[in-house]
Amino acid sequence: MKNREIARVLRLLALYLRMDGVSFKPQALERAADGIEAFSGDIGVLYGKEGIKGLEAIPGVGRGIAQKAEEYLAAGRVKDLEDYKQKIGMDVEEITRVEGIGPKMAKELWVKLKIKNLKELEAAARAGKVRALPGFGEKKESNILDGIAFLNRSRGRLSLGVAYPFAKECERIFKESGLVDNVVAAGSVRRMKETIGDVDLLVSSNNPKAVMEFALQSIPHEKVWGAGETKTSMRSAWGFDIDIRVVKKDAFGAALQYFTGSKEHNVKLRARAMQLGYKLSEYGLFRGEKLIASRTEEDIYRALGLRYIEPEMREDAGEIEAAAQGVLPAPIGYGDLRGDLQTQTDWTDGEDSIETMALEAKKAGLEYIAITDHTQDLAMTRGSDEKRLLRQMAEIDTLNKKISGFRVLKGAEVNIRKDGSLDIQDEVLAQLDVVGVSVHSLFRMTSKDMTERISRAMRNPFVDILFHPTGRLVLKRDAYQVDMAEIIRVAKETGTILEINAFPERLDLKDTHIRQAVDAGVKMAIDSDAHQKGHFEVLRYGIGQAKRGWARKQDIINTKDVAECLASLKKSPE
Ligand code: DGT
Ligand code: CA
Ligand code: CA
Ligand code: ZN
Repeated sequence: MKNREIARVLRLLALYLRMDGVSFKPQALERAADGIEAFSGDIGVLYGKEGIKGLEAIPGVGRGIAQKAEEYLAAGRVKDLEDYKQKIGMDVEEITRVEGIGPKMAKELWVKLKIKNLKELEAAARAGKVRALPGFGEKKESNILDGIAFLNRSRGRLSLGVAYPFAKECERIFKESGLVDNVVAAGSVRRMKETIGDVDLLVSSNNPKAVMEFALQSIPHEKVWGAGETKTSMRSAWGFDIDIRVVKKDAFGAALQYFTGSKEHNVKLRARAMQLGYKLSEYGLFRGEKLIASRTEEDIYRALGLRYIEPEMREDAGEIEAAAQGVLPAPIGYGDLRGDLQTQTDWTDGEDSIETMALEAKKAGLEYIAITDHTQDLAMTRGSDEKRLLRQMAEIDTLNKKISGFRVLKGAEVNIRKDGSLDIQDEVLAQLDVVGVSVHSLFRMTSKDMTERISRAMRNPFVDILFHPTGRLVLKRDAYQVDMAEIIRVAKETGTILEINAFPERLDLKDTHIRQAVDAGVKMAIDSDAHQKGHFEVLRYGIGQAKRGWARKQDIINTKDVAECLASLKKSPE
């Protein structure tokens, strides 16, 4: 599939155009890239069947961009992009990955300092050369160094939101081959870890040779690291490594248990097996030579005297001990959510109307959503002031009369100012069903100041939920300095709900914080933070993190029906 490659080419071209100060075109290219990435079919196949007209039917793709895609499909390159690469010798994709460096700054760095890559940028910043550029300064320079350090720490890993759809795509390709009994993406993908090193595909088949040949033909790849009879490793064309292993049907459970990991969980499980007089390996659980269990994971855990431990909980975080004592909680399930308490619409920086979002949520099986557009301090998103919020509430009332079997809740994502006050008056907050608050600016405060700032907002009796509580961006930006133990304590004291933001670039709260909140008896909500109708799918990543944090169904308020969910919010004063 060339979808992802083409989307990447279009985004890169947009980046160069932005460096060049071209307006409108970059947005169009990015919108088209989104459309192509969201497109479920194979763009090459589509083009083969329907030509350029077919490409134009993809949302966001007009004639001009369709021609670029056509050019790439035919020649493997796009001339405009190659021209830019000739002209600007900087790896702009890499440089703009540094948090806070956009195309304009990248251009300055290229023109004035001839910086070509991350290494040179780091050297220049360390030498104090970056601060002298117009619009940079000493603070920016030190932020750039932080950003580079962060990238270096996470090098080579990709976000779950990127890896997961491709892992599922691989599963589909194998399933449809007719060659395999079973196929599962194991490893960190199955554990729903927030970042993924590589994708581990486990296949069961009695014809490993045919499976391996099929893999080399059908999974688009750039390089083969090694191809054996039962194991193949490759660098996929999607930009990450895939390990494929074939095992016998009867040993699938044991192999799945082994290759799901985590390594630490496996080490502890093997130790337990040994204590009980067994030996556990990727081939099965044995007593001496005798096979005790290997067909399913359940068989293995059962034989070891443990209830089944879900993959998301296999991190050696006390799960084996808890299972042995019979106190391992049953985590929330992927079908348990009934509502979504954070969505944005075209009133601010979302793409779709309130009605479109509602209808799509309903189609996705939800019973209610809260519309939580940004508020006025976020001018760049056209955030609402009080008057506009009231108008939106009236529109929601009208819409609720029109749609049956679904409820749209009135909400807002209200901005927490530097001193912990909010950018919307209490009188208006009082009229909303759901008030979310969050920090969107001034991240660099001391932990003490940030903790006080957020606590003050949580103490507002109209505030229901703290959205993306730590502000971290996966693979991009660390959380701001904040005392999470204190935030969790204040949440408990004030009855404020903490959000598990499911958007894969946020996943905030993260797993360890979720576990702390559960232990403290603090309730949470899993929200999509959808900015378009296709985004309800991301809820699964939030549920995955909730499982990793041992959250049960009853810990998450939007597993309840709309009336009960609203009843679990703070009681506002009359
Ligand atoms: P990743 O790829 O870095 O996101 O993390 P994983 O967990 O997918 O790790 P990976 O791909 O190196 O290996 C997949 C699984 O295979 C891992 O979770 C457990 C198992 N495994 C790999 N190497 C070892 C090992 O040396 N000992 C044990 N017990 N298990 C291993
Ligand atoms: Ca892996
Ligand atoms: Ca691997
Ligand atoms: Zn936000």
